[in-house]
Amino acid sequence: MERSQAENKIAQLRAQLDEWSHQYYVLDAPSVQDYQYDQAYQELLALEKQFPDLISPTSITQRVGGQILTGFSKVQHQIPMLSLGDVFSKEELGDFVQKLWENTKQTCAYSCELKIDGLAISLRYENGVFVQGATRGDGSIGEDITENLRTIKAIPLQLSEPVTVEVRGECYMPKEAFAKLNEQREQKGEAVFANPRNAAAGSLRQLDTKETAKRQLSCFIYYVMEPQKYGLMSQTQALAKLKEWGFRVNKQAQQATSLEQIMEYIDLYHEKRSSLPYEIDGIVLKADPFSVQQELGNTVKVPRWAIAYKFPPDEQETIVRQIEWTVGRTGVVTPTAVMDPVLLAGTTVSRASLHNPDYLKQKDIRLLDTVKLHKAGDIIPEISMVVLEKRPKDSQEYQIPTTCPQCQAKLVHLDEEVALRCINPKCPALLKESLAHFASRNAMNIAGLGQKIVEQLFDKHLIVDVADLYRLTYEDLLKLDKFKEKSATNLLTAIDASRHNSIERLLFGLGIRHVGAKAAKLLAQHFGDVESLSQATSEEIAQIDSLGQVIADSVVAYFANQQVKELIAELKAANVNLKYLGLSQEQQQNVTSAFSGLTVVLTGTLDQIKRADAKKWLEEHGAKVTGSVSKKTDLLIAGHDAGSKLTKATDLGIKIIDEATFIKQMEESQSE
Ligand code: 1X8
Repeated sequence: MERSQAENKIAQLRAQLDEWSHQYYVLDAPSVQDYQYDQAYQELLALEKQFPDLISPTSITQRVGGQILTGFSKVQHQIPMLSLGDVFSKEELGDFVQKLWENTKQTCAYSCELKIDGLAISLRYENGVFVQGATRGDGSIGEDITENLRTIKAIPLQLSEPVTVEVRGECYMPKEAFAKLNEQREQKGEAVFANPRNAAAGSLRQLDTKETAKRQLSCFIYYVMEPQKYGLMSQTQALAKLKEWGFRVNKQAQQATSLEQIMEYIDLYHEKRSSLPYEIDGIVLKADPFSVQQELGNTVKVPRWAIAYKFPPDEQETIVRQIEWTVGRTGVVTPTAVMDPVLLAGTTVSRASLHNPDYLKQKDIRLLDTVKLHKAGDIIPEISMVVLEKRPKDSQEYQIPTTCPQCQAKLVHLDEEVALRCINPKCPALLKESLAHFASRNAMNIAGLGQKIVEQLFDKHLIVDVADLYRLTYEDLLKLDKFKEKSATNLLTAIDASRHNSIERLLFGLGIRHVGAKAAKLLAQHFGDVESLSQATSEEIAQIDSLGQVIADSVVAYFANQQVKELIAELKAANVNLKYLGLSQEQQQNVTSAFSGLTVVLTGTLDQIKRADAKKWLEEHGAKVTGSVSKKTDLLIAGHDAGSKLTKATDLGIKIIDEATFIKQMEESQSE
C-alpha cells in the first residue's frame, strides 16, 4: 500500500475503532461483535507496523502499555484537589442543606451524584489531546500516572472538540474485575487485595504499564475545572458537556430541587448499591448553579457547596457452619466462625474471628445460627449479632472445647485471662508456630525459613524443637518440596549464620512469655550470657529498669523448666552463641520504634493486653496516645466491638490495625 493510501486507511480505522471503543467502554453499549472489532484492530496494527512514523500517541493501539517506568514524578495541581466534608445521617444532611439556604438566602437546585469508591484522578487535555494524568496525592501535589491512565479505555485520548481543559473524576476497579483478579492472585499464591479500591490503587501505581492495562480499570469524570471558560453555568450542564467531549459520566446523576427529592435519591441508591457493578460508599450532593458554588467558596480542605453522605456500613446475613479453633505461638487458642460465603463491602467473606471464648459466649453464637456480618472499618469481618428469629428450634449452646484441637491436651485460662491456652509444650501447632517465630526476622533472622518450610520440616519429623534446626543436614533439606541443591545450601548457610547472633535474638526467639524483643535486649545487656540469666533470681531481674515483676517471674519459671535446661544444653552443643555481643551498628541506629512520633488512639475491647498497658507501652515507645480520633490521628488500634471512633477513623482514611497486628508490631518494633 502506498503511504498516502495507508494514511487514509489508518485514519478511517482509528475513527471506526474509537467509535466502537467509546460505545463499549464509555457508553456501556457495545455495538459490534468482538471478531469485527479485532479484525479492524489487527489491520490497524499491521499498517502502523509498516509505517511506524504514522503511529500517533492518540491511536487506540497505544493503550496496551509497555513502557516500564522508573518511578512517578510529582505533579503540582494548579487548582487544589479538595476532599469532601461528610455526614453520616439524613439529619446532618438536612442541616447542611438548611445552612446552604441560610448562607445564600435562597433555595437552589442540587446535583445528586453517586460517590464512587475509587481513587481521585485529574486529567489534562491540550487542544483535545490527553497530555497528563495525576493522582490526588495530598491535594496540592500528586503523582504523574499519565502512562498508566492511558491504558484505561474509558479515558479518551482525544476529545470531540480541541479544548484545553482539566477534568477530574474517580478511577475504580469494577466489582467483577476485582473478583477475577483476586481469584487469579489466590491461585498464584499471591496476596489478595482487600477491596476494589486497594486493587485499583495498586493497579494504577504499576511501573510496568502493561500490568495496569490488564487490570480492567474504569473511571467516571465529574468535574470540569474553570467551567466558565466553556460557558457552563451549572454542574448539570458540566456533566452534559463532559459526556459530549467523550468522557465517561455516571448516568445516575440527578438534579433535585427539594430536600425530599434528595432523600429519595439516597434511599434509591442505598437500595441499589449492591446491584451496581462498581462500589459506592455514599452520595455526593452539590449546589448545582456555579454562581452559588462561587458565592459559597471553599474552606482550606473542602468546598462549602458540596457534601458527601456516607452510607451506613454494609451488612449481610449468613449462616455459621463451623467454629474453628487455631493454636498460636503462645498457645492461645482462637475461635474463628466459618460461614457461608457472602459478598461484603467488596470482598467475599466466609470467616470472622471470634477472638476468645468469652466473646463467643457473650454473643451466644451457635452452629447453624444466622448472623449479621459487617466489616469493621470496612476491613475486618465481624459478626454484629445473631438473628434469633432464625435460630433452629433444636439449637444448643456452643460447647467451648476443653482440649486442644491439635494435641488434645487440656486447655486452660492462665491468670484471669479471657484467652484459652494450650500449655502442652509439645503441642504440634504450638511447636510449628514457635519454630517459625524463632526463625523470624526480629528473632534469629533465618532467611528462607518461613511458616511453610517449618510446617514441612515438622510434618516430615525432621524438626521438633529449635535445637533440631541446627542438626539439619543437606540430605534432610532435599526431602522438602521443590528443594534443590541451591535452596538447600542457602537454607543451611542461613541457619549456620544464626549461630553467631547475639543472645537478645535467641532470648526473643525462644518465645519466653512476656519477653518481647526489647525485654530480651535488656536481659542480654544486663546478664551478658544465657548461663547467668538462667541462674538469676526474680528480684535481680525485676530490678532492671523497665522490666517488671511479671517478666521477672516468667523468665525464672522458664529457666527452671527441666526441658528448657536440656534445650539450652543442646543449643550449646550445636555451637549456638550464648553470649551478648554488644549492640550491632544496625541496632544502634534504630533506637526508635515503629510507633515513635505517631498519634495513636485505642478503641474497642482488647483481649490480650490491658488498655492501660497498651497505652503505657505506646508512650514508652514514643507514641502520643489520645482519646479521640481527629485529622491529627496517625493510627487507630481497634479491638472488637469498636464503635464510632472506628467509623470516624475509616472515614478520615486513618490507618487501622487490629489487636493481633498491634501485638505483632509491638514484638517486632521492640527489636528495632
Ligand atoms: C469525590 C467523589 C465525587 C463524586 C463521586 N465520587 C467521588 N469519590 C462526584 O462528584 N460524583 S466528588 C469528590 C471530591 O470532591 N473529593
